[in-house]
Amino acid sequence: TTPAPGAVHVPEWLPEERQRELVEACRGWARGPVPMRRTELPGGGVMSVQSVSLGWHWSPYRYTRRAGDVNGAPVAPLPEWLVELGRRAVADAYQDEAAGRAYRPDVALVNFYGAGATMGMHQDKDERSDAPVVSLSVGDACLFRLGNTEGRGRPWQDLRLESGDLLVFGGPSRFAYHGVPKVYPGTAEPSVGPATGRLNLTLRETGLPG
Ligand code: MD3
Ligand code: FE
Repeated sequence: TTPAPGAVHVPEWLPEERQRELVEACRGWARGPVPMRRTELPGGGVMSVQSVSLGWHWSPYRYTRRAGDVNGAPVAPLPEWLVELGRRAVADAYQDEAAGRAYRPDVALVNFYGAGATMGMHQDKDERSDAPVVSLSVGDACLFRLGNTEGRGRPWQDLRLESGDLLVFGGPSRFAYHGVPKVYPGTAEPSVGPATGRLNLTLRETGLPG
């Protein structure tokens, strides 16, 4: 389905077996070299979501090769199989093999939503590229809010994202405000995991050199 121009939602895109593999991979990345942690914001706040990134380190609001907030630890590389998964996601979502081949993500952000975690309405504008963002959800379902490009307020559309769902945001939706107002605890398929909570993995092109 197409909730907005350039935005494509493909329910149940990732087979359960691949979801399980993604949870296992996230467990590994969460251990380090940059551990999964709540990012501290420059204003003094702390995000309720826990995050770790691959390829580049996201620290608000820029990308670096080392984690300044974690003793300068070098970030783990973005594995080639994730790059390929992102290219397949773009090709499938847009039904356009050339769009998939053109997509070269160089960073993955892994977000974990534990009990009560939410993400406020924001734009992703730290990338110097208008290439699509690919989002994969695993675990508990959530309420995802896709807003407009003008501000945090209405109009917006509410979507329920389930484990295995793919969302691709390109074109006019790439710089839309969006957020996750709620996670529905206990809605995950127990065999997939995580035991509780929601994982979201986004792939992006930073537009930064090598
Ligand atoms: C729409 N993550 O990491 S993914 C983020 O579920 C982020 O963890 C949310 O927003 C999450 O920045 C939402 C879906 C998503 C990601 C990027 C977008 C939607 C987007 C960029 C532009 C428009
Ligand atoms: Fe975002």
